[in-house]
Amino acid sequence: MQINLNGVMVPKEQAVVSVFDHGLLYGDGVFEGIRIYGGNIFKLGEHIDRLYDSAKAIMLTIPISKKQMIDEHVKAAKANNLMDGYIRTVITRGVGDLGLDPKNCKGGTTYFIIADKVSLYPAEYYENGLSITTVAIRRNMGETLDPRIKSLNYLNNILAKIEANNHGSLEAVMINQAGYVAEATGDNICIVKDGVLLTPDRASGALDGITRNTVMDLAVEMGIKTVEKMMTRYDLYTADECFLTGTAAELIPVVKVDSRVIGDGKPGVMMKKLKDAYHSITKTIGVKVQ
Ligand code: PXG
Repeated sequence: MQINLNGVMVPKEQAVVSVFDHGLLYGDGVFEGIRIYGGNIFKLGEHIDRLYDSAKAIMLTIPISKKQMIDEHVKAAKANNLMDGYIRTVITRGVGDLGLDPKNCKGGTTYFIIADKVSLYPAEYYENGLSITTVAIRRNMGETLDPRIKSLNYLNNILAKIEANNHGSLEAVMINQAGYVAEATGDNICIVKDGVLLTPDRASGALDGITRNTVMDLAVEMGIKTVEKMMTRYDLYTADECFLTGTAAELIPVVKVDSRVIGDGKPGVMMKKLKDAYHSITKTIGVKVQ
């Protein structure tokens, strides 16, 4: 396997970064998770836009243009003959010294792009649905670390995941300080109620998910009414359908929230339609590797 490290393709074993890199020392950096379907890097432009927005929010200057960054992604996929899989892009503040001041990172940013396979939730959960649990840890507040920044500091989400695991659940429902539903640890949450597709608004503490937005757009095209609003756990418990969306997980049904059975306890009909629609576009919208 070859890794794109600062624009140079190097063998996996040689793709190493300094222990003085502030991405490692302080979680000072941003990342993206992208999928490639049949040689098409799905919605690469949107991922690159989000990457640059995350970087801007933390005042990290990416040394190459968006167009060059797109080319670097294509290069990484091509070098590994990756037609179906997953691309992980990481940009850090770079090498500094032991002191968190970003001014110490004089050598500029470090970036790397890994093009590899992705591991999903086991297939049975796609067929039968997930059971998810609300956790005590709250989603980061926008005033401390805006959840729309896809930063290298994922401890908030990791702590939520640990708590869910401790409860025997594969995934957590994260709520914000005000008690409204934000998202899962690496996925957005959607519900269906009376034929309407609903998802928490971004201000509730959700990542501006590309899968979420794609699904909402597809729903509109299919004539389904969509609403973004503040949602409580009550909305989840009383939903007809519930599912998670994310680049890695795609669309995955949820059949239980905090031990409440959702709808008839089976993956929802609307979710299945949206999932089919989603898979019908994954090979067309994006940037082709060849
Ligand atoms: N919320 C959070 C906190 C995320 O990190 C999503 C929602 C879904 O967003 P997209 O744009 O992917 O629809 C994410 C994305 C991983 C992994 O390795 C995580 C994500 C994406 C890909 C891989 O766990 N998170």
